[in-house]
Amino acid sequence: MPKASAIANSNIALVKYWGKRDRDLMLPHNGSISMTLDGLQTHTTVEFDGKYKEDLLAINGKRLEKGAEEYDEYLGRFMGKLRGQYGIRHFARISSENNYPTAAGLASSASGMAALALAASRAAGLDLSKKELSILARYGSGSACRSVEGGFVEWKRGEKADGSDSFGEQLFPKEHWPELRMVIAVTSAKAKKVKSRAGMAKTVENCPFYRTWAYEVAPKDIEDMRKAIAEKDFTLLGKTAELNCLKMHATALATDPPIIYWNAGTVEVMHAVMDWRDSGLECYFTIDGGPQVKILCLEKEAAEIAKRLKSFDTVEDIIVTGAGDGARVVGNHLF
Ligand code: 2P0
Repeated sequence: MPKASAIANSNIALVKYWGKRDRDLMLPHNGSISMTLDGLQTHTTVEFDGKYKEDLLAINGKRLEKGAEEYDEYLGRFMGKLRGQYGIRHFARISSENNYPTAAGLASSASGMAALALAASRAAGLDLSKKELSILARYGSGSACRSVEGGFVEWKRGEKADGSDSFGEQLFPKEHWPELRMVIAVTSAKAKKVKSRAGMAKTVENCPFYRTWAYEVAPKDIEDMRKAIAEKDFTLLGKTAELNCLKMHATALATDPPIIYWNAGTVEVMHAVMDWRDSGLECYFTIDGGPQVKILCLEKEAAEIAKRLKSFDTVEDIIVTGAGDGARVVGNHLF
């Protein structure tokens, strides 16, 4: 059968997804809003063929075997859903390359599973709608359903038990706000100890104020964020994103046993961002399930922020990005 390849960009949530109401269908307790990032991407090639006796997976040239978490928990679940839903009989060879650190809080599962959903569906001869693709990507990783689309994307919580109303929809394309920037301070490129999937599951179980987060905080922040993006109100966007991130981390910190994704560099950069803002350089931070700090700013401030970050011993790398495109099919195959 023919191969197919796709590229998908990572996305960073401005209002975070944290916690599932259905772990099998990957349905969230709360909706989220993200920006698909320009340039941080996964390129994936898939081939289904009767000659394969099991699914073969390589990420960044490294073969992953059954028993590895990425194989069982991520790929296995995804392929099981894909085969079940679309009646595919064959196993597949899958090769995937990330052009940025994997599993370190830069949403590699989002770009990875969105690229896989598009490449695998095309390799199987399917031509899915954006909605169908987003739902398929969601089975692989929740945040991946937002990387199918470019620009600014909302993943609605949905109400239906079958998850058919829980997928990523574009609010605005990237051209809506070309001046918006994200300056990423990489404070450790090592894979994190507690993956988001495990961290959020523990939080749902053991954080005493989880429901306040999911059913009071997030819905209000979603409304503010929609308005901030629609009106290109940077102050409202930054304030809402920063506080939403802190409220998400507050739930993780207050979980038993506690989940702390920050390192010393993370906290140092958080304080610096607040100090810079107080002195007139308008910027805000957001942090995901890892130690990297993503600083939101406008284009005119991005170079100055990147320059200041260079003087931090704790910052290993700096990536400047903005809103990018959604997942797309490409002609160049990895094997
Ligand atoms: C987000 N994160 O909205 C939130 C904020 C991390 C912090 O989605 O279990 O890899 O695969 O659905 O999507 C990261 O968690 O978790 C994430 P699964 P995922 O971007």
